[in-house]
Amino acid sequence: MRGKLILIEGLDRSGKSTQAQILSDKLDALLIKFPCRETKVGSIINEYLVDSTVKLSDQTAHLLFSANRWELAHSIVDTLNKGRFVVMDRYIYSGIAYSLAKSRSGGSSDSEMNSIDWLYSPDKGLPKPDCTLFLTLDLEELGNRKGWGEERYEKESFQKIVKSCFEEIFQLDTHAVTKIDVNNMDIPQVSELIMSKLESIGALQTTEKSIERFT
Ligand code: T5A
Repeated sequence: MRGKLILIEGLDRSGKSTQAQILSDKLDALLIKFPCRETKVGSIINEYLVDSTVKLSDQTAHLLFSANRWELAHSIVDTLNKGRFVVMDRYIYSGIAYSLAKSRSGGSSDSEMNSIDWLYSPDKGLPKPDCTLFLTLDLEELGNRKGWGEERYEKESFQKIVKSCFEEIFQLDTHAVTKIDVNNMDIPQVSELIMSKLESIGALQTTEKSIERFT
């Protein structure tokens, strides 16, 4: 029996990290946050995000985020196969949505950045989550959360485009994504809702099924 791979996606400051931490504590799961800034590739990504003077082509930045996921792919699979759950905070959907949003916002005119096929291709072969939750809330409420304005993509106008890009990607993907509306909900309420959703879809039990991959 293996553990399940549970992904929490959402916009900046939607509460992903808070909820991923609570969930991984409850399940005694391995918690992985992407970008994982502690790896070799992750340290370049960190520099790129925090320092607006760092120049990388948009394609390079996109491929680095994917490479960062590949850096941890084996340890994700090994952990699942040992029967432990893995909770991820962001994954390939963030990778596609933020890069696509660069193109949709006029920030990149390169055709690759407007092609979901191109953006998706470096992630093919990565382990596929058993369950994906997307935390969604109004941009107005999101704007009131603490800590805005410090990193590269943290502008309200950009987040609006990111949100529409996530919606576009989820419509194309046959992999079921469970949307969780967190408007007007405090942290414990969101956590309770997440647990009840996971219970209702049978995501809290180990499984005999082999790990699926993105194809
Ligand atoms: N990116 C990422 C890409 O471009 N490509 C990729 O492939 C990937 C993986 C950094 C950037 O990288 C981009 C996307 C990002 O712009 P990040 O490190 O995940 O990615 O950055 P953030 O999403 O900004 O991460 P945060 O940790 O800041 O946001 P979270 O995790 O959504 O929010 P969280 O839990 O830290 O909460 C933010 C604040 O809100 C409060 C918290 O206490 C905290 O103060 N809060 C609530 N307040 C009220 N009600 C609630 N229900 C609350 N829940 C949390």
